[in-house]
Amino acid sequence: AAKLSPEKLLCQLRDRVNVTMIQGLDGPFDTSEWQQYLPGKSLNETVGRLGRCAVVSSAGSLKSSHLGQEIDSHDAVLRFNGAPVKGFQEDVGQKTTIRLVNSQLITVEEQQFLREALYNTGILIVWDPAPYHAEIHEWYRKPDYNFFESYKSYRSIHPEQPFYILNPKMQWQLWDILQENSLEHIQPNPPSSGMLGIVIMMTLCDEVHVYEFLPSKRQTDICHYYQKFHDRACTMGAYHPLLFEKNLVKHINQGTDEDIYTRGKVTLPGFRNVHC
Ligand code: NCC
Repeated sequence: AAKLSPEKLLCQLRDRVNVTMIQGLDGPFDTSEWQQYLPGKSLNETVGRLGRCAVVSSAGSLKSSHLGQEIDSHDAVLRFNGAPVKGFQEDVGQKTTIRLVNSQLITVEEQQFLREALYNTGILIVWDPAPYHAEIHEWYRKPDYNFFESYKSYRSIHPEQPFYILNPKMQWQLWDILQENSLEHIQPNPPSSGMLGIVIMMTLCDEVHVYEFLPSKRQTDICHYYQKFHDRACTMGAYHPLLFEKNLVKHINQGTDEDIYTRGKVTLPGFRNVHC
């Protein structure tokens, strides 16, 4: 597998990764019951056209970064799972425009998910690891975590908050590109929430700044900026092909190495600014 140039790689991502949310027309969601739960507006209509966007990883290296102001200066900010802002504004900012959560979180920790105020800000998107290139019907019958009831409960409690289900096709379209551009064989597990979030923002924004996905000089074995838990696998990957994701993002970075080293910052173009 020969590595593509950064330009060609961006074109592959733009043209082959189809970022869509489940809509009421998609079988098996085309029932009257699901129409009550799925948002009426598309994600594009809900967010509008975004200029500068920030993606904030949950890495421990955000600690003492003082990046909060810089992150909040963006038009939109994407965060992951249970990553808090309260008490961490100085390092991670306080704006949350989109929160991408995995299906495990909203299923296994359903009670917290339904109760905690952290989730009530911004737009929610949930994703679930689907079988490799499975049709939506097949995935619906055997999701990795059966999060559908939790999704419905949340929608009933917060009907005004936009909450989308990521179309699972995207994760394997992205995985194929990761595999094609790696010399090693990658375990067939879907990309991390971080990598999915980066590509979601590239479809919505003119420019995307990603913070501490590629670790800065503050790199640490502390998994999250909001917990004391140590595990090197958080940064390097165990289940998710994190190392390959990070190599790919490094390859298409349009910012400087200095930005990575001091701020853990990567600059990527939005797909509407990628010309193939
Ligand atoms: O840890 P997690 O990820 O929520 O982190 C979000 C994204 O930030 C990037 N990251 C995180 C830590 C770190 N040291 N370096 C990083 O680069 C990654 O891109 C990561 O995706 C997930 O991807 O959804 C994940 O979720 C957690 C966990 O399910 C949630 O936090 C909810 O509690 C997973 N951990 C476990 O299952 C124990 C993690 O493997 C992946």
